[in-house]
Amino acid sequence: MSAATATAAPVPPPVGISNLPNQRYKIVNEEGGTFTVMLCGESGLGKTTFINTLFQTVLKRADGQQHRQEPIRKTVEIDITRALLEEKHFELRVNVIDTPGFGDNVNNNKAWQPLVDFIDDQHDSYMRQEQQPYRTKKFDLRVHAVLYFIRPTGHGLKPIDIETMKRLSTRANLIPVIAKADTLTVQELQQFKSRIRQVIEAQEIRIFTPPLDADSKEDAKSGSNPASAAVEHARQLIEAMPFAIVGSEKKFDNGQGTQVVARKYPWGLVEIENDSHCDFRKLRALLLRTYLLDLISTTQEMHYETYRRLRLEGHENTGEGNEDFTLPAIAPARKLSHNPRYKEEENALKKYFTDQVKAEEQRFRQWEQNIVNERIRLNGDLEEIQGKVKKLEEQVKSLQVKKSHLK
Ligand SMILES: Nc1nc2c(ncn2[C@@H]2O[C@H](COP(=O)(O)OP(=O)(O)OP(=O)(O)O)[C@@H](O)[C@H]2O)c(=O)[nH]1
Ligand SMILES: [Mg+2]
Repeated sequence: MSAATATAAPVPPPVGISNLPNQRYKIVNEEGGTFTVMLCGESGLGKTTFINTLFQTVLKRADGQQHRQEPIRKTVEIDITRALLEEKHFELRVNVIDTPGFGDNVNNNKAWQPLVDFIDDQHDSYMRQEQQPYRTKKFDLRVHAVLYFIRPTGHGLKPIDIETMKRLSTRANLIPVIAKADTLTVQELQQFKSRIRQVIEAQEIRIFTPPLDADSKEDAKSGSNPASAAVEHARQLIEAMPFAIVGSEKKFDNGQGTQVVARKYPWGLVEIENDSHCDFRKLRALLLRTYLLDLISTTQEMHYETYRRLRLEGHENTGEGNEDFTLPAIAPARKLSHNPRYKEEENALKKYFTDQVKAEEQRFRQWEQNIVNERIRLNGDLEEIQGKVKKLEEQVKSLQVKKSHLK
């Protein structure tokens, strides 16, 4: 035994602070959690079907078909469904805010207002409850994630989509998704995704992206850090955005004797849980597994705090598109285009747009030429008819002269 070890002070017995994480775990486990998700997008895009697919039960009955027979709704409805999920004794209270009627009207000017008002109202209500003397049990319906369903047109985003997403993204964690992705081919889907990503960046819409820790990037490449898997997962999720979604409430045999949730077509099955068919699994992982806590904490620390600060500083939210209350972006939006592959896509898209514009101009010129030709033809016809009228008038005149002679 060396002298150094012989004289070393005896190690004190552990106080027990290392047990703190276990205590925290116990408290969290007993408290459970609350998660509020809002679904936005035009009627019939599969919002209700998606939520039923996500929770693997009929949480809400799809009434899309019934709606279409009703007269068009004048206002956006806010429809709240509550559910309790339990896994390994952990309870998650889920609130689903459905918004049927969005974008149904001919004039969709400010269609986003009820959605934005709902989010602001929840922040407002929470803030008021915090100011009360007894504030132990708070009613909390602050929205942790907004899923914005984009119609799978393959072309691009409509102005109403851009306007709505812009406003939602300053107030809550916005996650755009491509609805009914099974209606697009793989190639169409890739192009559509790139186009949407471009618009999101150009318009500076701040969508929720999983945190990519800058310090861990190098480790991720070498694969030496345990965090590297998480970073890689985040990167994969970011690359897949906006997620292509397919929803179904039915199960089918996949040909190998397994029942899978899918949509059935004459040519085969679109399997919901198959990563090569759609991004459903990625979105579910983001929402309910990997980034649930991130969604909840960014809502508290970023969106709610911004709202609270602005209100306490005296900004008024008078609704009706009051631009005074447009919330500023606190943190710069995480870039979607960190991947050099997108540069190629960007160039390809620019070329595509230029070609499209050229083709449209050509079509317009041709159309103009056709109109000119048509005018020339009609003028010719008119002259011919006028000539005939003149001849007939002369004939009438000569007949009248003859008639007067006969008298
Ligand atoms: N092809 C295809 N059809 C889908 C998908 N998801 C839902 N549908 C169908 O689309 C129709 C409308 O679905 P809903 O879930 O009621 O749509 P919604 O967005 O809730 O509609 P509203 O409640 O009217 O706003 C139903 O017939 C669904 O079966 C999908 O991923 N792909
Ligand atoms: Mg619905």
